[in-house]
Amino acid sequence: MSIRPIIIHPDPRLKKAADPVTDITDDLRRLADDMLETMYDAPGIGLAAPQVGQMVRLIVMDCVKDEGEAPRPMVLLNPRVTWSGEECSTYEEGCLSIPEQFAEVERPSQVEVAWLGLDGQTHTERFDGLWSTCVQHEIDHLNGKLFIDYLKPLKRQMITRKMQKLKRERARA
Ligand code: K2U
Ligand code: ZN
Repeated sequence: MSIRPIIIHPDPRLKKAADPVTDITDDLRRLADDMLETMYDAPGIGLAAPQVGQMVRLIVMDCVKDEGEAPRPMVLLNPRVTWSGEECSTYEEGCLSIPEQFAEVERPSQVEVAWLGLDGQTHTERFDGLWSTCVQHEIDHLNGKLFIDYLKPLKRQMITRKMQKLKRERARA
């Protein structure tokens, strides 16, 4: 298991659509393990493969927040929303590829998602609350969409400029 570097916006790999998973290989299992380790280390509650430079439709999540509760690491291959509720909720989102920037994003409060598990089985689950926000945020990553794409152009440009400055400073360090 290893922690992989997380790509920072702007980067073309964060704007491209990722390719469907066709075979469940040992490399894919290792990628899923590394993504979970990278996510917990960040810390975060979700991570999509393009964020570590792998253009495959693989996301990991664990939105269990209470210390007392058992963690629930999830690995979703080729996830897709099969149903969205009418009701919407707003959450102040962040992103591990856009560090220290937060903004309100409105999304359906509940979604039903179907995916291929590492067990080779098809799974379907209805998500609500933070799980719903997170799974939609991660599936957006697989389609090259970032939470800042929901913001007004000026706000998006401001955040992009801050990230360009951050990357210049990190390159000098
Ligand atoms: O995809 C990512 O960058 C991981 C995000 C997922 C996420 C963003 C907004 C709302 C829900 C999930 C990271 O987990 S951002 C860090 C974070 C941690 C706790 C709660 C919200 C965001
Ligand atoms: Zn993100």
